[in-house]
Amino acid sequence: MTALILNSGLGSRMGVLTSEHPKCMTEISPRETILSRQLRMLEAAGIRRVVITTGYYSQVLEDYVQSLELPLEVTFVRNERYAETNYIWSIYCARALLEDDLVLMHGDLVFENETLDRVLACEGSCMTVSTTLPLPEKDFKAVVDGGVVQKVGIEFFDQAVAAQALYRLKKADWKLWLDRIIAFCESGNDRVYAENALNTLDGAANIAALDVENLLCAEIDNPEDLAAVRARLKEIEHRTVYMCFSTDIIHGGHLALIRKAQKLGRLIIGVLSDEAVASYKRFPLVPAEERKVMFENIAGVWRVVEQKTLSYRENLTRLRPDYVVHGDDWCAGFQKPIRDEVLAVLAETGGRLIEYPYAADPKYRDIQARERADLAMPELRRGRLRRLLAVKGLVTAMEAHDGLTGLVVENTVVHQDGGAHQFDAMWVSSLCDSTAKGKPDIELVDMTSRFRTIDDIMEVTTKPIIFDGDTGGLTEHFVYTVRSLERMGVSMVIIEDKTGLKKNSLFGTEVVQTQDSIENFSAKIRAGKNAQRTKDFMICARIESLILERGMEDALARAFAFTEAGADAIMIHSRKKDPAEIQEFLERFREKDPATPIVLVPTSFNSVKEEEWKARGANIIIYANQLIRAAVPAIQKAARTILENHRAEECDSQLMPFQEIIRLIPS
Ligand code: SPV
Ligand code: MG
Repeated sequence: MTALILNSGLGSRMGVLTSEHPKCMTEISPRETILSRQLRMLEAAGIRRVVITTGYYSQVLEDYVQSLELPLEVTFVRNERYAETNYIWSIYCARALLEDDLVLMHGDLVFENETLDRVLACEGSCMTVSTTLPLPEKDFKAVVDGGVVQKVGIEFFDQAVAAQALYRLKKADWKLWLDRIIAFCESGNDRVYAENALNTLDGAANIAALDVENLLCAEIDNPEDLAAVRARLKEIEHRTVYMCFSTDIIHGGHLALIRKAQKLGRLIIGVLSDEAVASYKRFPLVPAEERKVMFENIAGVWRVVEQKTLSYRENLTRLRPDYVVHGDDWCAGFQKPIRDEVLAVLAETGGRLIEYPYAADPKYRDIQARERADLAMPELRRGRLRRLLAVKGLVTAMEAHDGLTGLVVENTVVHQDGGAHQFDAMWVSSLCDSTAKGKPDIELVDMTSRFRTIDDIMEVTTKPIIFDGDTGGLTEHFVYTVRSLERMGVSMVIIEDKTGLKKNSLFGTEVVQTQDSIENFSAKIRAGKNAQRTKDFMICARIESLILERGMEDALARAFAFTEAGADAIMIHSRKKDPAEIQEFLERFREKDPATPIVLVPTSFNSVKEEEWKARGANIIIYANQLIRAAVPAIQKAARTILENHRAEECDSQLMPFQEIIRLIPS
């Protein structure tokens, strides 16, 4: 597409303002002239070829355009007869350069980005009009019929609307008009507007009237016009635009959206907090503080703020932006309630939502897939539990005992109240790992096999892993376990203060179980902490005093001793339905130690919600066995149904459809 800017005229109504240069060089803001603004906007819109007709002070104008050093291919066409002709003759002089689709504008026209965007977005040919502005006395008006411009001139008042000489012209339509211009000029009719030639076509050029309503699109004829335009531009410059980003990698798609948003005003970027990002997609690779710096360093970003929640309400009410910009991918799906709220808030604050088509470019999807793959790498996965604890205060973990349950924990999301809930981490339980292998939970499944389970889970997931290390075994063995787990990218091992043949805690005192001494167990923790190589890895001491009915004082004494020995976290366990003893432990432990994370496994005491545990000072909630307990009755039922019916048909309704199971795992 070529842009044609008509700049031959004298601009005599501008008085002294045009005594030394053509009108288009009049300053409209501290940094811009009419022409520099037009050229920059055309360049930003992706137009490279520009034809400028000149006449009055042509050399000054040409030198000026060169001095702007814009990446444009500008051709100047001099109208030597500028004093005696109108711009119809300038177009005639330039005709050989105008065979392409065209954006045609007068050189004294000032418009805002959205005006130009709308013009360029027109499918066919168009001319800008305004149905909201009053009909001007002396300036252009357009007679419109059925949305198509029939006549343009200053003399039409009936069925006319205010019009501006900003056109987008398709090649074929423009050819019709240009032929008439040529005919006019070659018959000596060169002192009229080019629109006089257009009017002879009676609408056949098929130029749609594009109503830009109150958007800025105004010509500057005299000092009053100039003052009004300057005031409008100031107001436009002070407009603010808000966009929120959760990404930690900025790719071309994001930059393209940012460029569009910048055209609307001063761009404020909201960087979604780590907690909010983690709550609805995956844990960010780059922390919010660093993401803020990334955006601050993008040219043209005016301010960067944090957006603490998925909801925009707080930031929109505080910042009151004129526009919010977003991709149109949130019109449906789980983000819809967030969008609805944005619309409601903007209705209160008087702002507007602008949505651009979402570009699901495979190139960008690949980048996202690579980001995900990075999250699975041991170095990145291991430290994420500590970061989640710091960011969220309370972390939830669900048991996984193989790749399939790992995928369920990784991918299950519940959208609720405009938010998204998912598990933060995975628990590789000794009970479930043993049960899945048909073995009792007595440290019979050896470490090699347990590591194999971790590996299966890790291969298909990215969330941090908490490993149930049973008693940790002999201290001499435990140090190797720590290093292996750390190397694999596991985030935390929990070891329980029992010794000898370990049985599952939920048996309580029904079976013989021996608690280790504080001294021995502290030594094991110390040895483990000395063995680890990174700062990320965590060793959690699990206290069995309440399970073994040794009392609260014993539990607390152990908790403080094990923390002293270097434990990064304390797990307190109970097999009572009543949460009272856990609540008491939390209260008394927190009186002395506000910081060490506390881990709970509320299998028996399951009535308390996560929010309440958080308020009471707990930090990790482990759902230790629910997935395997859900699976066993379901598979038993299917097995029984087949046995009862001597065929599988009756059991089909209990099953996941065959088509779904073969597609469950992406290949
Ligand atoms: C496990 O899941 O293996 C545990 C928790 O250790 S519990 O079964 O409650 O002892
Ligand atoms: Mg266990």
